[in-house]
This record gives sequence, C-alpha cells and structure tokens, in this order.
Amino acid sequence: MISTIKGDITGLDFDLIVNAANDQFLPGGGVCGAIFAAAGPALAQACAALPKGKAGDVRITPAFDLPSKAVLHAVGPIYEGTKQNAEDLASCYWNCVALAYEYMREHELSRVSLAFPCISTGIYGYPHEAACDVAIRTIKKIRSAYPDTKAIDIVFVCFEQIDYELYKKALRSL
Ligand code: AR6
Repeated sequence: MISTIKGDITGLDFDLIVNAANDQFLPGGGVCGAIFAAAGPALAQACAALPKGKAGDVRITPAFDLPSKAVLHAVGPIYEGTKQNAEDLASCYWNCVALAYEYMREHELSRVSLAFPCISTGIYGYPHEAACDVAIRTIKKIRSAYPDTKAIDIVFVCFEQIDYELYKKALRSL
C-alpha cells in the first residue's frame, strides 16, 4: 500500500522512518532536528560512527527513543536544478526501499512499514512538485522492477499542506 498523511514523522509507530539527512549525518534543522531531538543523544552517537556520505546515499541506525524501530538516513541533494539533483533524489527513495526490503528479510517479517518525509524540499530547496514527481516515479519503478517490494507499506508524511495536496493528487492517479 502507498498512502499519504499530514503530520509529524517523529510520532509514528512504524518499522522504519526516513530522515532527510546531511552528508555528514550530523544533527541539523527541519525534520532532521526533530528526529534527533525525539530519538535522544544515542542517535547522534550512532550517526557519528557512520561513514560520511554523498547525495543519494542512505544509512540505517536504530531509532532509540523514537516509537519506530529504525531510522534510514537519506542524504538529499541540495537543489540547483540539475539532472543530477533529480537522480540523487531518486536514489534516496530507491535506496530506502532497498534497505527496507533488506530489513524485512533480515528480521523475517512478511511486511514492513516505511515512512518518508518530503526529502530535500525544506532547507535544501527542492521544488515541492518536482520532488513529489521524483518520489512517486521512483517508488513505482522499484515496485514494478522488484514486485516483492510491494510488501513494504509506504507512507509519505507531509508536514506542509502543499505537499499533502500534491501527494494526494499523485496517489489518486496511481
Ligand atoms: N515530520 C515530517 N516532515 C517534516 C518535519 C517533521 N517533524 N519537520 C519538517 N518536515 P528539511 P531537507 C518537512 O528542511 O530540505 C537539515 O538541517 C519539511 O516541511 O527537514 O532535505 C539536515 O541535517 C519539508 O517538507 O530537509 C540537512 O542539512 C521536509 O520535511 C538539511 O536540513 C524536508 O525539509 C536537509 O534539508
């Protein structure tokens, strides 16, 4: 199932939630700040031990004090309007689904729930509509290439009304 809700990702009791991270995996602002604050100091310690990344990379850590089980830290691109930006944003979504699938297999689960924020559309300046389009296209692509990933229930968690409207519309036409 693919759905959208409006709200705060930190309160969700999901298997996996995605953080809109920076390439150093350091605490930051926006959803990243909210996730680090809610997870407690152990998350910053776990992230400090991660190898540094680049746009499109995703790393996994436990969720510590968050109600979810684990956090996928996705490094979104800083928006400059290039084709590479779109490819890097697509890699974030693709790599998160791939890691969620690995998590499902490793934990011998028949389904997992995965919550995405609207990566790069805040501090990193990616236009909302273009970002939504990349997210939906990438999820469609991975589900059609790897049908087993349909066992991952995906929710786009929109903090802003504009994103909620965009995802509702995009999901209606799926
Ligand atoms: N739950 C869900 N979505 C949220 C929440 C929340 N609690 N808070 C904000 N958003 P941003 P970016 C939405 O800026 O653009 C950090 O400093 C927000 O409305 O969080 O990828 C990192 O460390 C927007 O739609 O992430 C990086 O340095 C979306 O989350 C940098 O910001 C993403 O906005 C990443 O910037």
